[in-house]
Parts: sequence; C-alpha cells; structure tokens
Amino acid sequence: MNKILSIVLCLSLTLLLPSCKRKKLTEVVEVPLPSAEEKITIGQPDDVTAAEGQFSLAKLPYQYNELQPSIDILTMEVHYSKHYLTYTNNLNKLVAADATLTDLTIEDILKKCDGSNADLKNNAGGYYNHGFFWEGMAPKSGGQPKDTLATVITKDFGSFENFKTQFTDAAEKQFGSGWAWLVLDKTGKLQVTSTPNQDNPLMPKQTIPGTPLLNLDVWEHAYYLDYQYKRKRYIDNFFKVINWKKVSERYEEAIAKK
Ligand code: MN3
Repeated sequence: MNKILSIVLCLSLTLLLPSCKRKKLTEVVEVPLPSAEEKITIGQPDDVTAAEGQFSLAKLPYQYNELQPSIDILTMEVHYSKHYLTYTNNLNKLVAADATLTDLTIEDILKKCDGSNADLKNNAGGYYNHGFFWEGMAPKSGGQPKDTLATVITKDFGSFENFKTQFTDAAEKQFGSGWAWLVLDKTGKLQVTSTPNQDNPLMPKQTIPGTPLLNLDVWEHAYYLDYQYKRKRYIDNFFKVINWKKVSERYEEAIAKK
C-alpha cells in the first residue's frame, strides 16, 4: 500500500512541476545591467589615426554629434572611426606593396582604377569618397547654394528644386550600395550621377565621368542605425547639412583647371 502511495505521490509531483515552471515565467525576473565595459562609448574624431602609410585620414571638420539630427552620433562615429579607417589602412597596405603607386596623389590612383585590381579600386574609392563626403557637410548648413554655383545649377537643371529631385532620385534608386554625385563634366556642364560600391566619377569606364563637387553615401552603414530602410528620409535630411560653401569652392577650383 505504501509503495502505491509513494508512486501516486511521485506521479502527481511530476505532473505539478511543469505548471510550477509555467507560473515562474510570469514572475518578474531580475536581469543584470550591462557592466561598464559593455556600455557604448563614443570617442573623439581627433583620436582616430591611420596606421603609418602614404595616406592619412581627412580630419573630420566637426564633432560626431554636430550633424544631428540629420546624422546621429553613433552612425557618424562608427562610419569615421571604423569604416573610413579600414579603407585608409587597406589602401596604405596596397600602395606600400606596389612601387608604381608610390608618391601618386589619390586622384592619380583613382584614374588607374579600371577594375583590373578590385582591391585597389574598392579601397582607393573608399578612401577618397569618404574624405570628400565628410567635407561636403557642415553643422548649421543646408539651404541653397549662393552666387555663381546657384546660377549654374539653375542654368543646367532648370531650378534648384529640379537639381534636388534629380540628386534625390539618383541616391534613392542606386540599387544596393553606392554613392550619388554632383559632377562637373568634361563639357563644363553640371550633372547628377550615381556609382555602385566605392566607384567614383574620376575612375575610368564610368557612366558619367567628371570632377566631383558633392557626394552622398547610400551604403546602409551610412544610415541604417537611425533610419533603417527609410533611405529617402536620410536623403531629405542630408540636404539640411550640405556645406554649399565647400561645394562652391570645389566648383571654382574645377572651373579654374579647365
Ligand atoms: Mn560609407
């Protein structure tokens, strides 16, 4: 009899246990807070340096938080101190291993990037495109260009709004990773174009070759943390931080070289 009782007791305990477990799931569970080491820390742009080599990082002309809310602080920090730094270090390694590239400017290297050396094309493009991108933006900027550049944009696109629509379309419709550009073409006309990956209008075999005046990074790493899939919103907000003074200077330089 005792044996039977103990079997019944065991069985009922076994049956009860899962329900006890279920009950526990609804209880408040204490989750340990992340330790100090795990917290995200944001460094300073000036603390980032490339490894010894022919090319150094373009200095970021503002702090990581200064383009907010168009570009959030974490995206800016990761983009500059990780992605851009990697392109720069990789480019330096490639240049150090190829005597034909020694002492060339980045523009001259880009002119040699016909696709025969994919590594060089990706990293030389990544280095140039990002440095150019940082300088094309500034805090408390945006609006519309002034003086000569404003006149030329109106002449070549019909209006500033038309230019904005074309540039936005190019950035939005670039499939996958790439860049949107405003360039001065060989005939002296302004044109909007886009390039895949780290290609740019100074490289051979481009759809619209020309001298870059403005670019926008549409790789997901440039906006995904803050905007997720909303690339269009990122593009709209980019227009609030375009450094038109810098773009005008680039235009004057490009015209002077013609
Ligand atoms: Mn990028």
